Amino acid sequence: MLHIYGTLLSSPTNKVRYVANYLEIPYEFHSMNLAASEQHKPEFLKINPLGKVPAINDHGFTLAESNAIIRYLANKQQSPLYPQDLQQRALVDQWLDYASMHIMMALSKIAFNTYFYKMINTPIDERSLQDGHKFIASYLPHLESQLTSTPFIAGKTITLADIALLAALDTAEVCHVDLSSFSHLTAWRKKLMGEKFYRDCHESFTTVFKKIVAQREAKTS
Ligand SMILES: N[C@@H](CCC(=O)N[C@@H](CS)C(=O)NCC(=O)O)C(=O)O
Repeated sequence: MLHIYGTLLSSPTNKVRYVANYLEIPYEFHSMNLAASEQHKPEFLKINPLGKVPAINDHGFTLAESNAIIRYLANKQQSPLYPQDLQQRALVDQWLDYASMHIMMALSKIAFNTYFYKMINTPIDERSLQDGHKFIASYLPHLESQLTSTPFIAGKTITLADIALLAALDTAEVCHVDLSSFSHLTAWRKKLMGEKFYRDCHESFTTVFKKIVAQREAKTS
């Protein structure tokens, strides 16, 4: 059995859950309480010595880093989500990096300064918050432009890059980033959010996020 360690509020964790669902790999999900530092406890460090989620244990093989995990799972299933063709695969890698290094990074700056820093009593960094908004505004048009010319982000068919991007964009609403002026991006996202691999996790990330954050705020007030 595949074991996935993570938290429902983590976009990298949800990326791994979406891919495992898409590939129809049965798994057990282990919810980690990051606020209680469970990721630094010795039993978890045996799975991921880097002390971060997501991580997996696949029949004794342990692995961290969400992009490495989803590549591993797709390779294991020999899935077209990660194409064999050299150039197709390189394009998927390009968008995987773009989704992590730019989209997820920009939205993380906003999410941390709007929600997470408060939970761990860390001061808000206004500059980082502004950077997050500035960066995401400059990156979104590139996604729209690509999705105007191809139905999926790396070409004609769905790949790991679409699922990674979908997970990266999950926090858009809670970060008050309006995607509605990007019609191709919005239609692409709506279609993928309606698919079983997403619905098997949640109806919408926003609803789960708001519920968990409200519960945590109620506990600390
Ligand atoms: N590049 C990593 C990011 C992992 C990461 O930053 N995970 C966060 C949760 S989203 C975490 O474990 N934070 C807890 C900590 O750093 O102590 C990936 O894609 O898996």
